[in-house]
Amino acid sequence: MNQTDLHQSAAPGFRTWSEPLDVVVVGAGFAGIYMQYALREAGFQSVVFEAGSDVGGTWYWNRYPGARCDVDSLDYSYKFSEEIQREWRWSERYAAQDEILRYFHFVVDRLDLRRDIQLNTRVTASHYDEASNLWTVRTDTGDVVRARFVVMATGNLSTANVPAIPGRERFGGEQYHTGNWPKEPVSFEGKRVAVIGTGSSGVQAVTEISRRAAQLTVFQRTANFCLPADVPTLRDKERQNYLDNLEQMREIARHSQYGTPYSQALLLHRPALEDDVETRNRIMQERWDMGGAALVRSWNDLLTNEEANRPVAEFVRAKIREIVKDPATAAALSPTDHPIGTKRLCLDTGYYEAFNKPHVSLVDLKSEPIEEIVETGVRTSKATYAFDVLVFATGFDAMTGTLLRIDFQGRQGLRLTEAWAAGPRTYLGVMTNGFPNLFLVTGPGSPSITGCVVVSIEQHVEWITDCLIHLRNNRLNRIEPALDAQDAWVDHVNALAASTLLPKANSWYMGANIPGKPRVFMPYIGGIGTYRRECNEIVEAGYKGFNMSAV
Ligand code: NA7
Repeated sequence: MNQTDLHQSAAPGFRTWSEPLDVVVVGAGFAGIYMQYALREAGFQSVVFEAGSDVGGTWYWNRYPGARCDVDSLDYSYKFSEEIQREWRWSERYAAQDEILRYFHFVVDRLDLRRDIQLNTRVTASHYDEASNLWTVRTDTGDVVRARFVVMATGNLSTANVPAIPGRERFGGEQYHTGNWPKEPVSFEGKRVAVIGTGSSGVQAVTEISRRAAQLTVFQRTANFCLPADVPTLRDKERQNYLDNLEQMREIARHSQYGTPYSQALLLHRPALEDDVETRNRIMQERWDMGGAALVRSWNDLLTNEEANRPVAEFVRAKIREIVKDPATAAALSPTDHPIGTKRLCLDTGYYEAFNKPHVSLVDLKSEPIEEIVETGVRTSKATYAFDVLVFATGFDAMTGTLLRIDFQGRQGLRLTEAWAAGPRTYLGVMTNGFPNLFLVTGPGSPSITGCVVVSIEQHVEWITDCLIHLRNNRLNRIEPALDAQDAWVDHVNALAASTLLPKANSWYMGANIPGKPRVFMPYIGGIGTYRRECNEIVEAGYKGFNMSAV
């Protein structure tokens, strides 16, 4: 490719490069790091822009107290490199945020990737020029870089949702968002703390903050199902067993429903009501005791049949009543408005128990909505609560938020915000019509966060790399999905979702947590293994549904 200008980066210490580049990668989390490595190995010229001051993506930003992965560490790690998998030693079954960040440092050093990653640099715009077949990428540090391809590795949960509650700017104390937590330590000792939001982040933060704060008030809009996480230290024997069967473990993960061998082994290949009540109760108790998501990785109709789902949801509600001593609090904490598994499940390490502490209380926003934030705290329809610290655990503008905040302009100036006005439209979740040479890692329309996302990321990175090599080998430099192929894919993704109970919940999968966002079930729910097969078939059929050309 044409090497013309020498680009001098705004960031000190970062290397310069010749333009136009083959690829600009955006984001240095799990996706961007592997993408950059794969591109370098394949001989492409590429750089990574990362908004944070360090690598790690979601694990860089989400450093709130109690932040922890809820997928087994041995599965939630790169599988593309045997050396990395053998050399790194996870200490716990579900790794805490700081350990995952150390893992990132280990990986980028081991692969010598730091010189290719420009930190503290947020991509603000990316415009495609048809005549030159190049993207011009702009950043908030003043970089203007032309590249043949752009790969968005910006994650599914990377734009924090700060609700527009009136008066937030008037609050006189400290305020934080779990998805944008400061690097400096935050002290809760002796303080009155509010946590707003009870998704995975809220559940983890509440559990940890309840151990430190003088007073903790939890503002809950929707009760969530939480299952016990059980976080044992990983023993050498377990680690060794995994390593001894590494190739087999990888293969199971890649072709499984949820991307982990553990989940795959737990699946019961029969409908729930085929078992009698006694058998079901025994299985549910065993799986509750196992910890993790075992309870819902069970009968094959849990997410398609409300009759099958109801007893499992009731089993968890009974557990909440058993754990939480105050019956009114237990009732408020018990989800009744969605089937279990249709919103992202939370794994907890003492969340329900925290409400038995005298200094922890729950405010149910269904009966007492927040009206405003005042200088001293939070005013609901019934009372004013005073706080020193407000923690927003209010989630993300998931899956599309980060992409739509960048000024993307494709063919004929088409804006991504226009193309996706009624919800995201992609082919395979990897490209979108009207935006040639723009790739999305785990974009909407792919399994992404419906299973172990690292497995989905690796599949996309490898798919994209193979596609770029295919173009290069065939002297092609332009690829775009055909509109009819994309329409058929969107219909397929929607039909899969409609055959399940998942669209019944007001979840972030549906865009329901963001006021005004189109209600569309965004991920592909057919399973990681099935999706992989479908992607492979499309490649084997000569990249069916993609238009490729030389410009
Ligand atoms: P989630 O799962 O989206 O949870 C956000 C929580 O904040 C949830 O309880 C929301 O209630 C609540 N929320 C959102 N907006 C408001 C307002 N305006 N007022 C009160 N409460 C509000 O985000 P997390 O960060 O916990 O987890 C995201 C993912 O990270 C998780 O699924 C894992 O994959 C890891 P709602 O349920 O919308 O009624």
